[in-house]
Parts: sequence; structure tokens; C-alpha cells
Amino acid sequence: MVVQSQPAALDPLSNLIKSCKPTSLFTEIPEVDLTDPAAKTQIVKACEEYGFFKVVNHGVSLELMNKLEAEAVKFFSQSQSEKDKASPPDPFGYGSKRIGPNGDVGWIEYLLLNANPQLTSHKTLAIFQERSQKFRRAVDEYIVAVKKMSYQVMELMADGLNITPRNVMSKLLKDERSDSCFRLNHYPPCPDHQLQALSGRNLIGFGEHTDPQIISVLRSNNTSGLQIQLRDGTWVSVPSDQSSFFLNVGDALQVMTNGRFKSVKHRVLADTNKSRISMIYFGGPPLSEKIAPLPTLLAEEEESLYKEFTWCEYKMSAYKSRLADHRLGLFEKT
Ligand code: AKG
Repeated sequence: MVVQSQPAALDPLSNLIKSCKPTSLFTEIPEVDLTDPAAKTQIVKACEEYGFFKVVNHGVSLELMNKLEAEAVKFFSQSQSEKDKASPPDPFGYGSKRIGPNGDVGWIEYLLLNANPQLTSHKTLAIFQERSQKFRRAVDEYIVAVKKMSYQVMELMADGLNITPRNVMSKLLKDERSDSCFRLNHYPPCPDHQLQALSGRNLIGFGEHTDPQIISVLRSNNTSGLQIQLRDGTWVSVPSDQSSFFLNVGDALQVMTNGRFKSVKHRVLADTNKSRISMIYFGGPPLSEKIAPLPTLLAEEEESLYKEFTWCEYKMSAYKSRLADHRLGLFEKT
């Protein structure tokens, strides 16, 4: 898969993009087979140990994934001026190199969309009206399938944590006011003229961060680049797998489990000669939802590690921060 167009390499933002050394592939990523009766226990263990796991036998067809990937390739292959018609990403729309409003940059271009049809913005509608309805259908069908799988994962997670009712977490994602979004990322290969200067390093596509939401569900093409930080602080590369999903514990889930699960720090390095395309569903709760430890997960006399806040308050605070900031820090009890 080759994306023909690349973001211009010589603009001043390119010079601000950092690089880092590639790390070895980590082959011990926990793998959860959703058809396995042990899935619920494996999910909890993976969330405790890594805040990250891979899901196989997930029931989402490879055809849907490939269809959307092909449409994303078409979108990103358009001329820069055509793509710029869908910018800025405020919050929805097309963005190139700038990630968020606070100075973070990366070797990336992306399209950020609302994942909740009830809340579809005028901007999202306009992006598709100007382009093919085929793209829109591919996005919609994919999101429906991935959401369904995410609800199943959240319910298995509740089973594994012995929480009843088992929809206590999934209902936040299913809610018609759920504040969820969807992101298509394209990391072009590192341009030739920069390769020499990089001397064995890779450009950072997406700087290190945790996801603020409850859960993120990522699928990429077969180009690696995603790295996660292990509990001891080491960064490791995640081997790509285009037929599986990778799930991240987000900050909100860390709070809901009173720190038993930790949101995983991750980042993406651009490949030196292959494009990476990733598609991520970020499952968030309704804006008015209070984010707090689930009472059934608190032992007797155990107190919340966090101050009380709503998802809206957390999201506003996260948008004012830089990617690498410890965003939950402001909400931790001292
Ligand atoms: C994000 O969009 O928040 C990511 O971390 C991107 C991960 C990827 O593109 O593989």
C-alpha cells in the first residue's frame, strides 16, 4: 500500500519534529482471544500489567478493515490543497503535523471525526459531502463493528473484575451522548533528504502520551511504529498485525479502577520507507458523566485516589495540556 501524497517536507514545522532510536520488537504483548472462556481473566491481567493488549477472534471482518484502509489511503493521497479543505481539526477535521493546539508536532497527518452519529458535527458532514459517500459508509460500518466489539470487551472486563451489572462500563460507551471520537492517522515514510541527518533514528510520528478516554481500539496496516512504555519505563515496539486490534487503557478507566489499571503511555515512530495507516476508536463517556472509582472496586475504607470531576472537566483540562504531560496529576489527591 503506497500513499502517493506526503505532507510537504520543507516547511518550518518539519524542523521541530523530534526523532528517537527504534527499539526492539516486544513479542510478549498479551493476546486475548475473545472466544476463549479465559478472556475475562486475561483482559484484567493485561490491563493491570500493561494497560495494553491485543485482541484476536474479535468478530470484525478483515474486509471492513481493508475497505476503510483503502478509503483512508485515497483520502490521504489527495493533493495538499484538497485535504486542507477539511482543516483545521477544531476539534474535528484534517490536521497535518500539528497535534492539538499547544505546540505538539509529529510526522503525521490525520482526520479526526466524531464517532457518535447522534452528535455528528456539521464539519464531519461537510467532510463527507465534499467527498465520496463510499468513504462515509466505510467509516460508519467500521465504527459500528468496532463499537460492538468494544462493548463486549468492556463487559468481559466487568466479569473479570466481578462487577455487576456487567454493563456498568459498556453503557458509558453505548450511551447516545457518549463523547467518542475516531481518528485516521497517516505516517508517511521519512523523506530521503532527512534520512542521513537522522543517522539510524526515526522521526516521531506521534509523541508519547496516554489517551484520556476509557478505552482506545487501534488497528493499523502492516507497518510497525507503535511503541508502548512498560511499567519499568522501558519503551518497546509493538509488532504490527493488521488483522487484530490493540486496546489501550485510557486515563478515565485508570480512575474508574482507582489506579488498579494504568493508562498506557505510547507513541509512534515513522518508518523509514513504509507508510503507516492507523484507525482508532476512542471510547469516551458522556460529557456530564462523573469519573470516579466504581464503588464495587473499592475495598472497605479504601478511598479514591482522585478528586471528583466530570469527563467534560477532564477533557477541557487535557486539551490545555501538552501530549506528554501527566494529565491526571491535576486530579490526583495529594
Ligand atoms: C493516537 O492517535 O492517539 C495514537 O496514539 C496513534 C497510534 C497509532 O497511530 O498507531
